[in-house]
Amino acid sequence: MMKHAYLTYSKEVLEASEKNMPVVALESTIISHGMPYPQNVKTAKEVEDVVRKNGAVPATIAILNGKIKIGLSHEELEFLAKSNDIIKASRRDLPYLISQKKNGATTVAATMICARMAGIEVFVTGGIGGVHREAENTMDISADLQELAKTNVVVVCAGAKSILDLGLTLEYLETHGVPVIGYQSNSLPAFYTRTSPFEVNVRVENPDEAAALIRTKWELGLDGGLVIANPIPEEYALEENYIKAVIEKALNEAKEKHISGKNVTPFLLGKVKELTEGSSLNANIELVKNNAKIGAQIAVRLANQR
Ligand code: PSU
Ligand code: MN
Repeated sequence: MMKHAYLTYSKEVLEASEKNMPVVALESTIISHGMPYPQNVKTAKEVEDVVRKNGAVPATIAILNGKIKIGLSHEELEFLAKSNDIIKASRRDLPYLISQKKNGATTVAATMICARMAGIEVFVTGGIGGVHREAENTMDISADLQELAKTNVVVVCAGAKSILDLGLTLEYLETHGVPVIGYQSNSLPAFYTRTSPFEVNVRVENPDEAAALIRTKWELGLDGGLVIANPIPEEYALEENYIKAVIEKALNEAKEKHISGKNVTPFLLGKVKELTEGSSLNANIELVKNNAKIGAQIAVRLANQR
């Protein structure tokens, strides 16, 4: 693994790198801010196990006492899951959290940064941030998209929730040269549903094709990330009109309450959870596990290509 004064590795990750085993990064915002306790810590552990079962080593990433932790112990996962003063950490928050020795749960953007510092190429999560609806007025565009524009990490996700403007999100990614790759899918998945009205740029059928595309991008000197959009398994997908109505309601409430800045996404995610009375939680858990499986398989193929 790459040495860096700010980085601390778990024993499992260090041993993996000595054996040249592929490592898969996992984010911690999903634990601290994305799911309720205790489902969050249970899911975090299960997702790590799915990565292991598929031949790679999991590295959940967070900021603890100002250190970037690459790979967390069960106690550390428990702490992130239970404590309610963990700061949501995106790119702009890292210098503050690290210099002031604080605790932070890393978003997609921050996890990509830390993974890159550690030399990890594959990162698995649920959904990415994106261009928010009415961004033409608010300019609310997730830092995740800028990170994808410049940081060489592949993000395996189930697309993005339609709390966002998925069309504008795709336009933004296109402008910045970020391939959005449908995994056995022509459509951009919308997290809870397998499809959206938007098409992906390219489709791959298996981990080998994905790995070849990723490696080719970087060998061409085209820096930046890629999105592997992997639809939620059919049996766990939610009914489209149902989730659409829920999201509309959440968006209206955010507007009424004048929610802004970094609170927008957590507010909307919390509302969706509340309005679905937890029926969305199971979908969320299953899609992350499904992403972990595909992400680990891609990491294995990427390691073999080296
Ligand atoms: N979307 C989800 N679940 C999540 C997030 C987004 O469906 O947990 C989290 C991720 O950590 C993502 C972050 O990186 O929210 C984006 O926040 P913002 O829009 O403030 O950049
Ligand atoms: Mn935002």
